[in-house]
Amino acid sequence: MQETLRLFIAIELNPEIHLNLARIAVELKKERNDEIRWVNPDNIHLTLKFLGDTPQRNISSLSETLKQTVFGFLPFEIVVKGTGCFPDARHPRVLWAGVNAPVTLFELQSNIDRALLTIGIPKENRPFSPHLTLARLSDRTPEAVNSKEPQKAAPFQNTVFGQMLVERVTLFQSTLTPRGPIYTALVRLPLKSTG
Ligand code: 2AM
Repeated sequence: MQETLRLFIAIELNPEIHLNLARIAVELKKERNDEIRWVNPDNIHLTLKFLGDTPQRNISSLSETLKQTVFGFLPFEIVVKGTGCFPDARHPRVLWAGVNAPVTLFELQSNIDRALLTIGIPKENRPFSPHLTLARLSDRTPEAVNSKEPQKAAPFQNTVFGQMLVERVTLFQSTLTPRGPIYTALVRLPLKSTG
């Protein structure tokens, strides 16, 4: 049988952002709700592309393509600010922190998507909407329970959780375990250095 790895491409966050997101998770978790799956704050990242199960033998061409694409971009700033829900606050499925970013982030994501198509990885059909997933809510939960989370998060709607210079993109392996996913950085690909 062919060995596959579950992969995704993401931007790692700095310690300040991790710490601030961990703090609001503590606040929001005060009333415990088992139907909400909180992301371990150390695992929070900005996903650029989810690849899913990928044959292990494709990883070197994938890394090479990614390396060349990412190196075409200069570092840029992002600001992590505010909270919100997908698809909307009345039917929350994902609770997220927002990412304010220049057009460069969108170009980086679409160039990665396009470059990976050349090595047979299908393009994303959904428009890219940069966000950091804080929690996932179950669709089995009564709406009255789910709708509490966005309300609790509302005071953080304009909170700045931090900012950082994006200087690299990371190819991650995700290993699913009963205690939650374990993310392992396989390769870190630098943007073009200005120094
Ligand atoms: P999200 O934060 O936007 O939900 C690793 O699993 C990352 O890949 C997740 O953080 C998730 O991003 C993203 N992802 C996208 N599609 C996915 C899918 N079908 N299954 C699991 N993760 C997916």
